[in-house]
Amino acid sequence: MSQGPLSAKLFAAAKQIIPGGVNSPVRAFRNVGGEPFFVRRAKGCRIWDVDDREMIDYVGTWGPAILGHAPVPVIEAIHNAAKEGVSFGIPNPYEVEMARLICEWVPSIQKVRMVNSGTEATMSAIRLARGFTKRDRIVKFEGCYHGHVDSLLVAAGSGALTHGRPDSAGVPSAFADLTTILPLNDVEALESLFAAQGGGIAAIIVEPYPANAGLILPKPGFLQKLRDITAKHGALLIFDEVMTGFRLAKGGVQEIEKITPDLTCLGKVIGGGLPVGAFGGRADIMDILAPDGPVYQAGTLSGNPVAMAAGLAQLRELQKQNGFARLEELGQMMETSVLDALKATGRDYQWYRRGSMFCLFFTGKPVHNLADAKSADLAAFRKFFHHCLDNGVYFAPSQFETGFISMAHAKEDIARTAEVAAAALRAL
Ligand code: KE4
Repeated sequence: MSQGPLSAKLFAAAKQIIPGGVNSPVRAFRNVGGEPFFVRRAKGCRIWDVDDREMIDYVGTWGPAILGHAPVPVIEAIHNAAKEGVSFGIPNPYEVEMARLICEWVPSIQKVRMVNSGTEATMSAIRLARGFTKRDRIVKFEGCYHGHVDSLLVAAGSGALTHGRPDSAGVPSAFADLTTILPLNDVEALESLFAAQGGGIAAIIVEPYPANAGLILPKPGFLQKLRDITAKHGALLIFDEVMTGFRLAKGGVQEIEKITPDLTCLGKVIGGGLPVGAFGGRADIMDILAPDGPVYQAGTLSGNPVAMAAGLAQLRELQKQNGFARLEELGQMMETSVLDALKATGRDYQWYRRGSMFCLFFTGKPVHNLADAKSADLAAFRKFFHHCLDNGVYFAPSQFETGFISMAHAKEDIARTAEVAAAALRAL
């Protein structure tokens, strides 16, 4: 579906006054070619562009729309909260309710601080880890994306990877020098790093199920290895669950894998679509944050009442609908149809899924790290993406992203998607 006339007009105007015409690079369709459409409205699992073309949406605003778009409980909560005032800069009851829910759902979080994005959550967690350990070095993994934090924009995933510039300009080498990058799933590299520099490492930060280079799952035992080696060397383990938190299980990947990190970063689902992030963990670590301790962190809109109300409504509705079980069912439906389509078309592409998160790598090679992911045939992916878009199915506009199923996707939507995807695979 080439861009509609109204989208084209809007994009031409946007490019004059917004860098690249977008407020976030991955929206610019650079990995798939063509130009983005503009959305007029979204409801359930569907979106409509300004040229009134309807699509089944598997981006779900990059994760937050776990109930689907504009779910009634969330809209009502926003309306009721907003009527009482949209921001105070003074503590409000919703903040305590949200903190209580997070600590209950994610037991490793004994104390939590709200922020306004996933980036703020990881940036604050890194500073906190350095302040707590009095060490400077941070370890991350190739292809993992933790937001556009200076010290983490090295070998990053998501939009940085999509644009082939995983190391951003503007990051002083002094910052990047304090970040060590390891290949995912490489225990040997991990062990030799800690043997050489363990005493100077403040923390490992990891997406426990890396989903910003496509979905690349940890090999069995890898997460436990991270837990053991950080504990042994007095470094902290930070789980960046901005994408997986409240998406894959009530307690996130740490519940599924039974691993207890020292700190956890959250975002996306937690805000019901409004700008919310959070970081939390062991009370002894969180207690050194200002105003009690020496690590400064702050935010005008942190704990915003309307955003808190939206997030609380979303999380409570998800629990009420037994959401994680339903999302698993829908994920299995999607999986069966994709695997059938691959078999029918003789494609040896690599399919990965956990719950409602999925990725199809256009490569015949199993994907265990960024190098494997980069072996994908981007031309084939591009063709597949546009074929699906032209037939009303919107997948993430990059091979290096993950797809999301929501509670609003019905069996019929999954069936229609399978039909379109099979035809797109046949047409390659
Ligand atoms: P935000 O600052 O974009 O709210 O969160 C940053 C972030 C941190 N950690 C993880 C694991 C993340 O996935 C993200 C953001 N994810 C991307 C999608 N892959 C955001 C999309 C975008 O940049 O527009």
